[in-house]
Amino acid sequence: MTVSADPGRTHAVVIVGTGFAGIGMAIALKKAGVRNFVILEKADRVGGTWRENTYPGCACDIRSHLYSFSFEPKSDWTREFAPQPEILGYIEHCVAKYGLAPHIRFHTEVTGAEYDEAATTWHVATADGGVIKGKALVIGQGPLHIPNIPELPGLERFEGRAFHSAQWDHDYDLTGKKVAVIGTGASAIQFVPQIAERTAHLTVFQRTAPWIMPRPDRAFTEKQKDRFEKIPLTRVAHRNAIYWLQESFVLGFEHPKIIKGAERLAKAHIARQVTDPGLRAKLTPSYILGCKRTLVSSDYYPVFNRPDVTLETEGIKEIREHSILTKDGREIEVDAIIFGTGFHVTDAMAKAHLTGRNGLKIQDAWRDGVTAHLGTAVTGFPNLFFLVGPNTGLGHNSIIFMIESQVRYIMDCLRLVSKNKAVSIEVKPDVQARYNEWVQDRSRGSVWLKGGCASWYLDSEGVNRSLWPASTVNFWLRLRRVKPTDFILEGAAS
Ligand code: NA7
Repeated sequence: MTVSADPGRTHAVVIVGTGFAGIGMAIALKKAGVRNFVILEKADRVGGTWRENTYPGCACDIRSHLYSFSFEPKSDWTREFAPQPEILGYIEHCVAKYGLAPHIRFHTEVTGAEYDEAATTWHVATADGGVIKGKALVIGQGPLHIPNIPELPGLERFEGRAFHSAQWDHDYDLTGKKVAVIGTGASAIQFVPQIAERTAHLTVFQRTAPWIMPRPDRAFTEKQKDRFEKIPLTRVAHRNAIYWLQESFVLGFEHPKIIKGAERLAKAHIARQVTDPGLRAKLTPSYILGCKRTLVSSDYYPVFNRPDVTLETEGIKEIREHSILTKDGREIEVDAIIFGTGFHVTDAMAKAHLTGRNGLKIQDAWRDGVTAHLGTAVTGFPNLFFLVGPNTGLGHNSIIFMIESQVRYIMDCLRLVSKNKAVSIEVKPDVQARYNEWVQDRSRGSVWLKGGCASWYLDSEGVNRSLWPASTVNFWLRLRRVKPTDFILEGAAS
């Protein structure tokens, strides 16, 4: 059975996206006995980030036993840091196990949503011209899904192959080609070692050197997997150990001594893996560790010891038909350019076509900056919830922990509505404002603002709109139970 596209039907909940967020929300609804919900997915397959990113070497940089739902453990993760196909397989397993397939509408790209106040219903518009109605709308499309391709002068003239890491061209064989990689973020440091094996020459354009820690990856033995399966306590203990190790990194946000210690470890990592002192200097970051996302890799630095790999730190002046011209006038011949240049983040949220109560556009609600109460609810937008919304990103722990906290909170909000026989729930403006003041206050002294770097964590005004500025325990505690007094319950019995 497939959920009907009947335009007259009003779903209890419309979910956008089938990544960890959307799927996590759907499972919670299923467990609560809600059947009348639909999940809208622009692609033809579930998986979100883990469907989109298929570049060579793509893997999670949080250990698998933590980067998975707490209620759906997997004893047989093959490695500490699972590769992309295995994570995608895990999401597909969750969809099958919890019977979500009939609720998913593929090829359904959401273009906007408008709140019908009289009917207290969200009208969700889709790219094919359809409208899907829902009493509640949960947006789980995530902040990192619009590839950022820089507007380099002359790029349109380039006659070779050019693609973004999240749109990897698997039909293009890089073997024996002269390739340029632009960007040295989380994605690039994973695929650079993989493709360096094949290319005739690889030039890596680095604008800012990232901080990189060793990646303690290993394959789990059959014995270990067996033990995790037969003695669940060992698996739980392993997961908890990873959680608390990651959580301890939160101290680094505020304690310069801890940051300095971590920087020493990262510098020793460079020294161990790179032989040439000039190269070491170029690869050593000039900002304070933690200001941008700290990366993990044990096979990235050694690539630069190869004679057929060049680290280019001079900026790009222009792109020509078959080459890249550097700012100091050198011309580098290339057959292909791969953009490891990340995603449009805060922009993507601010550009959403969402219209709430009284025709309020989300852009107007966010005139003074992107914010949502606990990253989840926005004043003026009743019955609308974000997953991985503003200020829920993490530099130090698993985003799935945050998603699970948010899902529990949203379920609590929905229960509050039904318990009070209300028609809508909306966060009070003063509650949202007070919360945002706290977020910004907490962020003020942090390394993200003071660390001497430019990052996607901050908006164009230099304000933190992406990261959660405290421990994940703090987040969990705040979202553990909904405070009814934080919300306006329209039509409530009392
Ligand atoms: P990131 O981490 O945002 O990295 C993007 C990289 O691209 C980074 O090195 C940027 O340099 C570089 N970049 C971006 N724009 C340009 C231009 N115009 N010119 C040169 N270099 C540029 O994206 P990823 O895809 O690697 O990772 C995304 C997330 O996935 C990551 O944060 C994790 O959460 C997992 P910069 O540092 O800005 O100088």
